[in-house]
Amino acid sequence: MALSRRRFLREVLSASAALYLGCTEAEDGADAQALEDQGESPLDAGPDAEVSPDFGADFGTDFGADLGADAGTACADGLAGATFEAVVPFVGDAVQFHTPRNAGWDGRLYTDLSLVDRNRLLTPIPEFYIRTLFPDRLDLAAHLPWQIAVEGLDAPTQLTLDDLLPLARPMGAHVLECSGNSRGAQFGLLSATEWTGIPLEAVWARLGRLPTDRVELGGFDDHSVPSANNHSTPGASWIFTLDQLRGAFLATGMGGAPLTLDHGFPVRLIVPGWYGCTCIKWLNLIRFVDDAAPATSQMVEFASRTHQTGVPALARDYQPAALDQAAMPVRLERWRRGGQTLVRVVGILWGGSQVTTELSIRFGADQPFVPVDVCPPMTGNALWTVFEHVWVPPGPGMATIRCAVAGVRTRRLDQGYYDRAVEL
Ligand SMILES: Nc1nc2c(c(=O)[nH]1)N[C@H]1C(S)=C(S)[C@@H](COP(=O)(O)O)O[C@H]1N2
Ligand SMILES: [Mo]
Repeated sequence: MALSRRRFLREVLSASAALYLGCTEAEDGADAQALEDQGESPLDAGPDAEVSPDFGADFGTDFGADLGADAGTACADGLAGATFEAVVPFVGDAVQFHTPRNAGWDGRLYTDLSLVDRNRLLTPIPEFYIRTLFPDRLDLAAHLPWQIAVEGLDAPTQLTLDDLLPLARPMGAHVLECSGNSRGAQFGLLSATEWTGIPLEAVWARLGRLPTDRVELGGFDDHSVPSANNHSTPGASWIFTLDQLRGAFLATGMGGAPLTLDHGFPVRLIVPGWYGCTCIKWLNLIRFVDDAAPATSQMVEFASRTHQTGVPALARDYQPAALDQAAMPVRLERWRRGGQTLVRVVGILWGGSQVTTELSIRFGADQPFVPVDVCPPMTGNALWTVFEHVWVPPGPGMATIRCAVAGVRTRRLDQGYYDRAVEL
């Protein structure tokens, strides 16, 4: 890292943190003062630090801390009178969570999704997954004030991030999932937080008349350590139509703090509902391209993981890299009631673009799918929805759990991609 996190705060962030967070002028001084008092940035928060201590307060009311007692929503308590015994691991659980490993493009941090619950919907930032660590070749001190090159206009131009920061505002809670999320990562390349950012529409407005309706967004992507076995190719950029970018934003803050270095400080792209590989970190390029533009190396690298047919040569032939509706269990608990074993299945529904009530689950390929009463019901696609289901296992043995959602596209679910096995 070019700057230690601590120095980074002192020299770069403290004066402008409020701007990254989309705060008003009046709050600016107070926030800077608060940071000064702490003597540390939220960026300094280690794994033990409490991050976003009030996310529960923000979300608890909406989603109901105590389901039974929530007057607004009567959700059945399938565990009434039962006693909790133990959390049951999924077969093959082996990953160490919340610890960065490897270097550069291969740098990873896995989120422990078993900690997701109705009252813990957002991922604390030290637990938020990382795919590619902060590039050691990015000398931030030499790149501030941060510039974004704009190409393809009549004359090349530079946008200075500082000039855009007053346009930053809260953009809501969104999940981010790596298209390479997998069982090997215990599906821990999936997290959710509240973002602050600059709507791309506002950036376009700054640029005036746009030359084309297709744009490449790129970021710094140079590391001294090459990716093992060429697993990840250099070059981070994606080509979108302007239409596909409606709702997308240049994120400057996450979880109520400026972006961390590893998550793309000072600015990264977030395309709600699209895979993480399109959400370019350390964003430094906006390039308007024409309809014949070739696909970028990043689009080629991620073609199979973003549901493309083959590897299209031209950017215009790529399907949107959008997450289909998905669902999976994230925590299994063994309970006991009157000599009977019950399994409380806590799961998440995420991705997709429609609100659905059509979730079902099965416990073995030879078993039928049974409906899941998602309660409180799903209200949107931006953030995951937590569901609960009580399963009465037929006896000891192994079971493969799969979810299904009827009526919408669920390619990964159909392939068994998110199947999770349990042994009782
Ligand atoms: N510059 C750059 N941006 C990048 C990447 C990268 O390697 N370099 N990886 C992408 C991938 S594959 C994912 S899944 C997301 C991960 O974002 P996160 O590390 O903040 O979770 O960043 C994306 N943006
Ligand atoms: Mo990814």
